[in-house]
Amino acid sequence: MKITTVGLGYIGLPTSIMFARFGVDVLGVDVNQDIIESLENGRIHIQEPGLQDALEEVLEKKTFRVSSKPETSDVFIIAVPTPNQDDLHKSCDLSMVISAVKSVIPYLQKGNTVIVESTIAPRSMDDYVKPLVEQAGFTPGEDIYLVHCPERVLPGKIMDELIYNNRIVGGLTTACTEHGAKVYETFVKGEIIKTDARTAEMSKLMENTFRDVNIALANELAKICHHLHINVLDVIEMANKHPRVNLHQPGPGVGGHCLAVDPYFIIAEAPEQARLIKEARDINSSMPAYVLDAVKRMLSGDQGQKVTVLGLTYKGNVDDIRESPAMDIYHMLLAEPGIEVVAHDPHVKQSWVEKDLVKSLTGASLALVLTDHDEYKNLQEKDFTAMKHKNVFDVRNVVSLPEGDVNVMNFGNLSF
Ligand code: SAJ
Repeated sequence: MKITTVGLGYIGLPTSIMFARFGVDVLGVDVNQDIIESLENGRIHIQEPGLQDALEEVLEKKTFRVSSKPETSDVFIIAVPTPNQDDLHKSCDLSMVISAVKSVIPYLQKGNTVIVESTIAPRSMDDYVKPLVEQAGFTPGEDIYLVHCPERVLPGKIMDELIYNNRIVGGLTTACTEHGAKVYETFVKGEIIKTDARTAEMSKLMENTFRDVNIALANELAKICHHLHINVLDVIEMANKHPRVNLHQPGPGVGGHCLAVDPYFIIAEAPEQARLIKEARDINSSMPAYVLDAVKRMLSGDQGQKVTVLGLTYKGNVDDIRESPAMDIYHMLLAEPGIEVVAHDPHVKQSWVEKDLVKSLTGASLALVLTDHDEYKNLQEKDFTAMKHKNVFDVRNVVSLPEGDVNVMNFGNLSF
């Protein structure tokens, strides 16, 4: 089997490499020449545990090549971004999926399977992808097999989850579904669940929406408890001892290219119906301003104070700052007059980010922990020695220090 993957980002690259590892002949295609060059030189351009070694393995085995143009293949996998459009409801911008499908059409042959892994709005396969293939003279379900197989892997655990997660395969017809399922049987050890394209589209969106709504509930609970002087973290721990309760963790907001994006695809298609989903998005989006307000109270209006932001990525142990609430808070702090801001993050490559923890904390009045990197879970009292005032606002509830000089505040013990 030969597969061409269009899009070599957080999903397309690990997926391509995984197929290549299992002996499939894979061509990875991307429009970004820097990515092509980096991969040709044997270097991955993203941070993901196990991926660099896997790339080296498949380059050595010669089962993985990269190019800026597709080639004839048995299977085409589309894994390009689907951001929000700049419209009223932030609907799904399908333009990259459409141009990726158009880019493979000249190479399509009867019997080929075209799989869209990108997260897409409900009905996109029926209303947008199918017509493109029909216009090229094919009949989906008869001579071309069209499938939506949403990616569901967790950044940081992609190489494991690709193999062991269940996989939803939604074809435009039953024949499409069967052809799609065969492709993933190559390496998937989880269940391969066969359905239609619309169900697959909506299921994927609801998985991320479920998590977003649950996080909003935790964030709302944090605000309620603060108002009523109750420790929210104790409440969550207590309530979660019930066998059917699983409250999530409050934090600086929801980031990444999935949870902060995908729920809008549902809202945009059914704005009258999707009211809870919209409210949850608004609650999560309100969290950076809520954190900023708390920081300003902690600094109690004193001018010239230094705040050290610990962690900029959207969650722990990844290098991704897309849609990161920590970045929003960092920029809000920069815009505040009279506050000096320094950012520390061991995972972010940009030169303006301090890599030396002690240097970043020197002279600071407040350390603001915004990301749950393992490095911050292991902070010691001595790391804070050079601070002017040893105050920590641990928005992620990860810092664990013995009682002592360092004053650690979190959503559970805010004293104002
Ligand atoms: N977060 C909280 N509180 C929590 C849990 C998470 O504030 O209790 C925040 C995180 O810090 C982060 C955001 O939510 O900012 C999202 O992180 P995440 O770990 O929940 O999810 P992602 O965006 O990294 O990956 C999600 C996953 N979806 C689900 O768990 C339902 C993953 O399986 C999907 O493949 C991925 O989206 C995707 O690509 O759609």
